[in-house]
Amino acid sequence: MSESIKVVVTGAAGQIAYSLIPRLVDGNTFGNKVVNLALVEIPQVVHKLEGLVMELEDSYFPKMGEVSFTDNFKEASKDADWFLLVGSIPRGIVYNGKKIEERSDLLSINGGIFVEQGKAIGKYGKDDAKILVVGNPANTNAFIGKHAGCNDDQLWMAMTMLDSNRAKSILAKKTNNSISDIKNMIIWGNHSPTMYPDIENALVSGELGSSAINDMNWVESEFLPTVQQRGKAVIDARGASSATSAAKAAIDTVIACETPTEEGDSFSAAIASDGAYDVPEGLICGYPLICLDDGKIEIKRDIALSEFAKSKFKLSIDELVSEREAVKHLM
Ligand code: NAX
Repeated sequence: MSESIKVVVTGAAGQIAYSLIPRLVDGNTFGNKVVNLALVEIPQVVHKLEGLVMELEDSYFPKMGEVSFTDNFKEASKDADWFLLVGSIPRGIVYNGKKIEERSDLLSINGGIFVEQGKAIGKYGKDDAKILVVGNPANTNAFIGKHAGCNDDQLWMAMTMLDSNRAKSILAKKTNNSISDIKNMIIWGNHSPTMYPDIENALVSGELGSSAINDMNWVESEFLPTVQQRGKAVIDARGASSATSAAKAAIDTVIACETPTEEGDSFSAAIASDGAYDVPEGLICGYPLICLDDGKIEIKRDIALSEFAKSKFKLSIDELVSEREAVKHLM
């Protein structure tokens, strides 16, 4: 019998999940493993998942195992290997009679959700579980969840892969390369408009981005704002936030965590700082990561940051510190 893996997905009736879930069971993401899915939604919409399960059954996925759906996160968490935490309350909706517009309200409401989810993951998830937070504010949600989980063997991450993929795409177009020729595209800091996509340390067909581009004016006036504001540009054009690209980025993160990283490359996700690159310990910060041959995920520590990069990175660290302040009542 093939090995199996259990994956929990929250926000399972949302638009990202609709692109994400089929890819989890299509036989590419987890190779030969049978994938058992536990899909989680809030009570008001959990019934919609019945339709999604019908579609999954109708899709002929030989690697799909058991599929369950629930509004009980604790129940879903039992013995799970992976948690893809996509669900969160978006800005602009009315929640408990109040329109959620301020980032501080958003942090507080979602923070409360992540306290509960973190506790359940720490207690019921596998000790070597990996958790990828997609729902915004992703870094601080992960910070809260990890703290509540109290299980240091589990790996909490916030997704910055979409930002990295966006940066690769722009750099590939600018240099007339294929996107697969762009490596080591690091996103430092927060998944927010303060993130710092590091073109200087990216590799363009093996050449450092700093020499392949050699135009800091373009970097500062075009590249950085385009990557940082890409989410908003998609919303303006599509009338809805990025979904299929976000789902692909979540899959890319899972695969990057399951496959040893090639020499010279790294992948992007935010994980808890241990003080690396002078980031205050504990903050969930975007770093260059590598997956070792034994499956361990580590921060790549030999990246040289220019003064320009350090000044940009600091803005994002400062923002993470202020978000931590805004949720300290949940700690
Ligand atoms: P949708 O509004 O389509 O779906 C979200 C789903 O989450 C809803 O069905 C909702 O009922 C559910 N949900 C809310 N609270 C929940 C809870 N406590 N437990 C389980 N389910 C819950 O949003 P979608 O477009 O799918 O986006 C999901 C999240 O991803 C948003 O927070 C969005 O901001 C964030 N994004 C993060 C990105 C990243 O790179 N980290 C990029 C894309 C996206 O903007």
